[in-house]
Amino acid sequence: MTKLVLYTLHYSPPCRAVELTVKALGLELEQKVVDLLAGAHLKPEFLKLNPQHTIPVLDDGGTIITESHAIMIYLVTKYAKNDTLYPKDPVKQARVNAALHFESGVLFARMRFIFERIIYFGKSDIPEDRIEYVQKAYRLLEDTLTDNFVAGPHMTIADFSCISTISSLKGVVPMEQSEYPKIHAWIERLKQLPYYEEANGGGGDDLGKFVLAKKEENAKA
Ligand SMILES: N[C@@H](CCC(=O)N[C@@H](CS)C(=O)NCC(=O)O)C(=O)O
Repeated sequence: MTKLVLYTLHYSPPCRAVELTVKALGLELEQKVVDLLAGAHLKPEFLKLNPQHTIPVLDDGGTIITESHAIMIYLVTKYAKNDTLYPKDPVKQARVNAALHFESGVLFARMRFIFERIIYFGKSDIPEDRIEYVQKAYRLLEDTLTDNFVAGPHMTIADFSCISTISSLKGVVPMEQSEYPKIHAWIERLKQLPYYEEANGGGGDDLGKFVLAKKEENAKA
């Protein structure tokens, strides 16, 4: 098997989603850190890999795959011993795809709208409507969790994708256990994974803390 290389940053939720997938599959990976704050993703050599200048990017023996959801599907399809993380059955797969798109189009998009305002635009306030949009997203996730995992009774890559964002977002927009008991139970379930802490635990908390610290710093500037 060729060596897998992941262009990544531990702060980044989609990178952590891929790291969870890699660990779940028991794959070895070389990590190349892309320092977004230093603009490493805008350098010509990185733009050659991904003209959309986002991380994560996977290099599998010269085959370049961009975008976390596409990377996770690729890794499971190519390397998994069974299809539980991304089922081949069209109905089950459609449920996973729906949850992946929910992460991309709702959770991550709404998180980004707050986090980038603070990190890149130097703001120290979070407008009420942006907070409400996140709370609505929490409600949608809570109502989606009719089973143990986001796409049914078994853990899939959609759980990795959603937890990577939720674990950072909840540090900035509080998520009360009494209001969202199913989300809290789901988070606890995923935390039991032996590789959770290394792949998502620290990074998830750290990004939330980084955004809050930056918010304070911006307020003083
Ligand atoms: N849908 C993409 C989102 C990737 C993304 O936006 N990554 C951020 C870091 S969390 C990034 O690279 N931002 C730099 C940029 O957009 O220029 C995925 O899941 O891979």
